[in-house]
Amino acid sequence: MAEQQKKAQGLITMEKKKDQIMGLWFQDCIEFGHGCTLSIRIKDVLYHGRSRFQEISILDTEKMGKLLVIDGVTMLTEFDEFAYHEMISHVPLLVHPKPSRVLVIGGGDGGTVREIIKHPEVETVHLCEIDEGVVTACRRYLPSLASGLDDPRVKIFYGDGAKFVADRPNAYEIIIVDSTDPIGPGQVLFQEPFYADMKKALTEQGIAVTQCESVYLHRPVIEGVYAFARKLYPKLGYYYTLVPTYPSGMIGFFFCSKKLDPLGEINEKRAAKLQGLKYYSPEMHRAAFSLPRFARDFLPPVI
Ligand code: SPD
Repeated sequence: MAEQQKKAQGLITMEKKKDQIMGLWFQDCIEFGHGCTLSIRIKDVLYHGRSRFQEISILDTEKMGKLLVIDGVTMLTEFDEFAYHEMISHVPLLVHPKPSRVLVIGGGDGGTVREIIKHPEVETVHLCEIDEGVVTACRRYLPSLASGLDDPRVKIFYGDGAKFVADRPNAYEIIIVDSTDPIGPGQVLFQEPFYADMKKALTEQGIAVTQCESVYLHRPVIEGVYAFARKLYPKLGYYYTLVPTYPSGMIGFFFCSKKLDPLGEINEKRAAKLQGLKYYSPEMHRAAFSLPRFARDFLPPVI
């Protein structure tokens, strides 16, 4: 622990009470000018390394299982990752009538792929992750997520997701963007050229779902994406899921569709056959698109 902890200096802080060290805390480094952030008590640093692209850490927490951190930002905990990965995957996959080719951009931890391969209709999954270091660390320390990457339908590409998408016209029924935040290598995935290239990479009834932050904390980011995505995609919606270990306890996604309505036909028969779900249900799918009034001010209902 001591050696790894030294390397992770700055990522974790100590809580002191009456001059005694009471514990170690990881604090999500992003507070977005809101004057609040989230801390998670940890008991060990399992891995800490710097790849060509970013700083990757895997921490063991007191109560939330293992925690994956990239560049000081919480990516997932074992405690609630299911809420994120089930909703980013099953919502588009159960709207599309035949999702056979799926592309995941980012998602090197494997959680999204683990959910996608639950669908027998899926024939191939391409995962384009910029950083091999994330996959290697997660294979070793987060096998409950990464083991799906070994499924024979999955092929991993290491490279820039934006370039990858631009080179593959008409190739996928579903694209899922399981990205970091719009800082560092993830920035390009929140910009108009990338959304336009995704549209070209999708088949006629294709759907792209993109990680797009929290309505409480990131209104400017969400408004920015909405402004161009609404011009590109005939059906555009925004939905969210509840993830207590993310700042503000929630995170949302854009549903960018060339034809299919996110609340139109949800295939309930296929949904009932999915194994091991803890969050997704057709009821949660429908509810997730109902936004609070303050968010409706900048995100009108599905167009
Ligand atoms: N603010 C953090 C957003 C992280 C979203 N991506 C998480 C990756 C999990 N597969």
